[in-house]
Amino acid sequence: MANHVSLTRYLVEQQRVDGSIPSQLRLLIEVVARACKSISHAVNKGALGGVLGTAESENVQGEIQKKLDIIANEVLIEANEWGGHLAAMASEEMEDIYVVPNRYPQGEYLLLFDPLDGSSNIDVNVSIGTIFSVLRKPEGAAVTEGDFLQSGGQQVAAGYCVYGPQTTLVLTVGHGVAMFTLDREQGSFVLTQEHVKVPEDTQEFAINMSNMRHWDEPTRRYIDECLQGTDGPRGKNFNMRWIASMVADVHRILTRGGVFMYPWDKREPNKPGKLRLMYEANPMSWLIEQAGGASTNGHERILDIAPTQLHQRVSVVLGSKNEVERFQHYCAQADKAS
Ligand code: P6P
Repeated sequence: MANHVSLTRYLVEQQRVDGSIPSQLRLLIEVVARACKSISHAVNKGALGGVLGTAESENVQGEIQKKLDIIANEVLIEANEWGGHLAAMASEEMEDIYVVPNRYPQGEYLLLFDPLDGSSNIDVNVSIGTIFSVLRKPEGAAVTEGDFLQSGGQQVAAGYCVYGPQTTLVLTVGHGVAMFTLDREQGSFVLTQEHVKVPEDTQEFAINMSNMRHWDEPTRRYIDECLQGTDGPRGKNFNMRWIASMVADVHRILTRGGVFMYPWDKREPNKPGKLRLMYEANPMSWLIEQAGGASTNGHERILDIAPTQLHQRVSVVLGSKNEVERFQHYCAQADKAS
């Protein structure tokens, strides 16, 4: 591209415009981007790199870890621990927080990540990704897990890197959403879209339909009406996509609109949902809101939820604003009727 803008130049120019990216935060974002380049390289090797298959271990969620889950987690820890920009990290793959070792200076930020989301897709060559969220470390002495328990509205940066036909980094620091595509010849992320906007209406929904018999009434009503198409109350036909990789589904929605749903269901009634609040729902919800969309757990804005546990789960419906608001309305009606 003639006058391509690198990630570094974009961040420097954003800092000049609105001071929203202090140098330590810019360093953090660039280090995460470099780590994502390394993860992309490992993912792209596939069978040739001996990185497919399971690692014969479980993560904190009780899920069998893939070799690449562990590799991606280690890449992010090693890339970020020495830079002096972080006090600690939290990961879907680690039960406890990782405090930056004393041999390195501690910084003012906290980094949370799902190092490789959608890893069930790794062995079948379907898009996967890294999701990250940045919070400020509260004032005080030693960093604790409690310092991470901030609502999504407190994030100072959030994004993901999708490892698909292209490797694309998607980022917000609170002034809209920008997308950067990895130029493998240069080895750098190049700005390919900014001021990303999610259309307020859509004719495409994303949900795992095999769970239909377990859904509650608002979810069943919303999907039934979509399936009725032009014959039903929506008066238009809907298409369905489900990649089983949140990063890929959210990327499609940021690119062309849609609604993504992983709602509460009756399989495990005590679990609010499958997805994790701190390092999946919060960063994705901020990106979607920054692009003009909406994100809810059915009853409140995801970004308003006050976390109580580092790995807590949440019900998620996000994407095109008018669809998310319609779902919220159905939830409110169901609450009134109960
Ligand atoms: P299911 C991947 O494991 C993940 O956490 C999300 O990326 C994805 O949207 C969801 O779970 C898929 O869940 O139950 O359809 O396999």
